[in-house]
Amino acid sequence: MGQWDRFLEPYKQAVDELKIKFKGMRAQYEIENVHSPIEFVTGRVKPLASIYDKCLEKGVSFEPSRKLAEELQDIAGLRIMCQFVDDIETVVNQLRMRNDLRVIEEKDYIAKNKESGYRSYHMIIEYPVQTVHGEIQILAEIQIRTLAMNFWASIEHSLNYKYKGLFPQEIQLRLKRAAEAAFSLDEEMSQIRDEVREAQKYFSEYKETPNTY
Ligand code: 0O2
Repeated sequence: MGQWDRFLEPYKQAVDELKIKFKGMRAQYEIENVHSPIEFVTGRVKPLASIYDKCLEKGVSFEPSRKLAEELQDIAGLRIMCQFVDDIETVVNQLRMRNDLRVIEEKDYIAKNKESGYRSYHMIIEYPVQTVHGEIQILAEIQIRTLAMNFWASIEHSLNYKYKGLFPQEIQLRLKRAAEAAFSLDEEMSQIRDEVREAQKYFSEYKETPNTY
């Protein structure tokens, strides 16, 4: 087994475990028959080629080391997709309360989006992985976003790959506009949901009123 395989193994384990745990949260909401703030969960270990690029960017030597584990906080990456913007806060609060991980940093790119138009809530966590040599703490990044934010980010990400980060100005502008359109869609959907909730409340109250005729 190569040095990199050995180094990356606990990250793979953490991603697999966290995916199961977050999917479990969704299952619990479903059993309780309440709206799940989690729509779906994905996870990945950063590919070696991306680790290499990040090392160049950050000026860290490309070798499996403690320094690299400290500098690259997203070698283990999880994504939690939500239907509504409000759900993001619910998920963030749930994660803050958990005893099996420790939140060490939060970045709110929803209140203040990135220059590109990117929106998402990021949490850097410390997660204990049990190995045959004992427990080790590893860092993982959890990105929490709506389906619309995810749609925008995945398309921008693939375009970014094609243009190697150097978008023509016209495309950059269009992407920013598309990010705003995605956010308007989120806002519109939240309003529709609130109105549906109000209507449901009204109808359930109305149904409970004894018929006086
Ligand atoms: P990939 O391929 O998704 O792994 P960092 O560079 O991570 O050390 P920084 O800048 O503080 O430091 O990280 P940030 O911006 O909080 O989070 C980086 C990750 O967020 C990225 O990882 C992306 O997944 C996502 N992200 C941030 N900005 C954008 C953006 O403008 N567009 C898209 N599509 N995603 C973004 P990687 O490693 O860059 O890429």
